[in-house]
Amino acid sequence: MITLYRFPYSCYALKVQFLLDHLGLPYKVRDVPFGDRDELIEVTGGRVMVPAILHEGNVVVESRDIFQYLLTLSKNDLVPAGMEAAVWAYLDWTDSLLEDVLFRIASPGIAEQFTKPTEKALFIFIKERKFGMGCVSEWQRTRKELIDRAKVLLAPTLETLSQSDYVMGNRLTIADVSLAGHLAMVEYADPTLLPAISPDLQLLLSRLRNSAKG
Ligand SMILES: N[C@@H](CCC(=O)N[C@@H](CS)C(=O)NCC(=O)O)C(=O)O
Repeated sequence: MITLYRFPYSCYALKVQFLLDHLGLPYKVRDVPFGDRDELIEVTGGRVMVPAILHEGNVVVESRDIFQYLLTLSKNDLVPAGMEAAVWAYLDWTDSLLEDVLFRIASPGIAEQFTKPTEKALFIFIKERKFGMGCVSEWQRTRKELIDRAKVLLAPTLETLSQSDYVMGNRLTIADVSLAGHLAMVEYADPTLLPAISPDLQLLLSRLRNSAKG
C-alpha cells in the first residue's frame, strides 16, 4: 500500500494521484492540513511541500522522482519505447511554462476554498512572499489576460487533441497524466475556469478519469 501526502488542490500531487489510478496501484490519500504539517515533516524528514509518497518504508518526494519510482512498480505503457524524450519533455513543460500560468489562474479560487482563516491567509502570504504584495488579488483582476495566455500555450495541445484522444501518439502516456494534474488544479479552484480556456480540456480530464484502472 502506498500513502500519498497531498493538498487537495496541488497539481503536483493530483498528477501523482492520476498516475497511481492509471497504474492500478493500491494507495491511500493523506490530506495534509495546510496549517499543520507535522506528520508530513516527520515522514519526509523535514519537508513541508507535497507531494510525498511512502511505500514499503521508502519515502519519495518531488513529483518527477515519484513518477520515475511508481513507473517501475507495475508493467505499463505510459512511457512508450522510442518516445521517452518526447513524453518526459512534455511533462517537464507542464510543470514549468504551463504551470507558471495555470497556478496564477487557480490561486484566487484556491484561496477561497480554505475554511480556516489562518490557512487562507498563510496561502496568500506564501504567494506574496514570492511574487509580491497583492499578487493573488492581481491575478484575480487579470484573470482574462492569464486565460488568454493559457489558451496560447495550450493551442498546440488542443490542435493535437482535435485529431487524437491523446497528447502524444495513439495511447495514453505520462504526458496526458501530467497535463491532467494541472487541469484538475484549475478545476478545483473554480469549475468555470477550464471551459473558459477550452471546453475540450474538460473533456480530456473526464476521459482521463474514466480510463483509470483504480
Ligand atoms: N517541484 C515540486 C513542486 C511541489 C510544490 O510546489 N508543491 C506545492 C503545492 S502545489 C507546495 O507544497 N507548496 C508548499 C506551500 O504552499 O506551503 C514537485 O514537483 O513535487
